[in-house]
Amino acid sequence: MNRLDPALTPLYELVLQRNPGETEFHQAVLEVMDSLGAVVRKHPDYADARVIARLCEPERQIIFRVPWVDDKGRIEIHRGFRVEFNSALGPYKGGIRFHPSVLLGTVKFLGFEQIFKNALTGLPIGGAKGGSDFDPKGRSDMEIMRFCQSFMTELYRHIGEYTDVPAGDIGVGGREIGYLFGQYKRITNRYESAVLTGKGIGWGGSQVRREATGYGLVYFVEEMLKTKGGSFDGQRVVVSGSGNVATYAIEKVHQLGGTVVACSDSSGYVVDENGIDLDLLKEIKEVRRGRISEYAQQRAATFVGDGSIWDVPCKVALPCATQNEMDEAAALTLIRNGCIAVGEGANMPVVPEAVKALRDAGVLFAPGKAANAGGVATSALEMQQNASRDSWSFEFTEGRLAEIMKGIHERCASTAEEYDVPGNYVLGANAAAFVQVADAMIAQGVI
Ligand code: NDP
Ligand code: 2IT
Repeated sequence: MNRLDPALTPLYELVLQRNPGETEFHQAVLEVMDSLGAVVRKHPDYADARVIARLCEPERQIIFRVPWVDDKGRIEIHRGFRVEFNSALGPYKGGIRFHPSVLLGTVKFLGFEQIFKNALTGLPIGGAKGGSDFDPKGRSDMEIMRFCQSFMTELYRHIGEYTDVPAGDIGVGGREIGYLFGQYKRITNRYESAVLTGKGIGWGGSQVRREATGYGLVYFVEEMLKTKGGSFDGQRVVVSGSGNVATYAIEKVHQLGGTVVACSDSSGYVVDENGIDLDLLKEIKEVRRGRISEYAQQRAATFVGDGSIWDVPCKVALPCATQNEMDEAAALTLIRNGCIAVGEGANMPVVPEAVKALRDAGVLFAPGKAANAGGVATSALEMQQNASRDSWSFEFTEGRLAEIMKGIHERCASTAEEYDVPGNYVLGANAAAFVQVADAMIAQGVI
């Protein structure tokens, strides 16, 4: 906190006071404010307009009861959230997370990050996030459906193509988006395609949306490696997680000539020196919805049930599971093992002390709000296709994604240079996104 510019300290103190106990939200705000000292010194008008104070207060927060009946006929009660954080640039946009750890502060941190990420895409989308403390693991398809239907029975009144457009996140993929969309359509009697993104390809979904976050991350990191004359070709890579983001990050690394030797889930990690077999991984995770240990039962690979995946030596590390999954000790191990780049596929997976250790050691570091923006960018392309009642080819859509990720890299890199901190993608991302959102907020008046 003593790192903060004195002009920002009272603002951060107010955030702590107003949002007690929401440590992840505090962490996300502090990380952005830490970059904004230089911006407010250059543009004092942002302080006069109290734009940072306004940005830290969500425009709307919705908390609701989600009652449903499980397969045994028991009534279960969960809590649903949607935090509509900022609509300066477009309708609220951001995923929905189903995970037992979800609290209001979790959704607020994710919604806050989303404002800046969405701005970086250059597409007209505001920031939001939603979720529930429901745990989908071990639930039958019909239980998932009944939960999604109950969740949407409240959520529908708050969302819409021009209002708020949810999508997936942890625990919410194509199956859940299908059930959510079906219930929205039934309640409203409208085929409003662009109310949700991540839909199936045959009914309004976009090509490449499933792959977009992982592919986009790898495009971003490839651009970052290029600044030092490098690339993924021939590199040994470790990817944490084995869900949507991790799977397609692994796929793109392999397409670019790298080898991913380890991936994980919440029960442990596997090391496969021959490179992760993606067909097998997809079969276990996407079809069977199984555990990562099953991978080691079917391949010459090692399963490690306790310990850290970051102990596995690699040149490039891509954390793609969840927040705060890489601590300072893990970062120091990566540095010792010769890691040259870390790219955040998850939202805020690297703790601040680890980011500092990596940057001090000269490791290239790509913050999630820039590096994982390919998912939401392709969601915005899905909205664009829905609005024009069109659908684009895989090649065309992937081309747009690649261009967008290059654009984000360029914007972060040039903004970092403008502030005399070349190579500091954290500051570049925060400053570039903030200025865009702040200018829009000021132009739209005190609302
Ligand atoms: P999935 O649910 O598809 O996969 C999540 C993966 O991370 C699983 O392997 C899961 O293991 C693991 N994981 C989740 N929570 C924990 C935890 N608390 N501890 C250890 N492992 C955990 O989610 P996504 O791939 O969609 O999301 C991964 C990350 O990427 C999240 O931070 C998300 O916010 C972010 N993100 C997602 C985008 C998207 O388009 N989906 C876009 C941008 C960012 P297990 O199955 O055992 O729980
Ligand atoms: O964190 C994220 O950017 C997402 N979960 C995707 C959001 C979206 O609206 O596609």
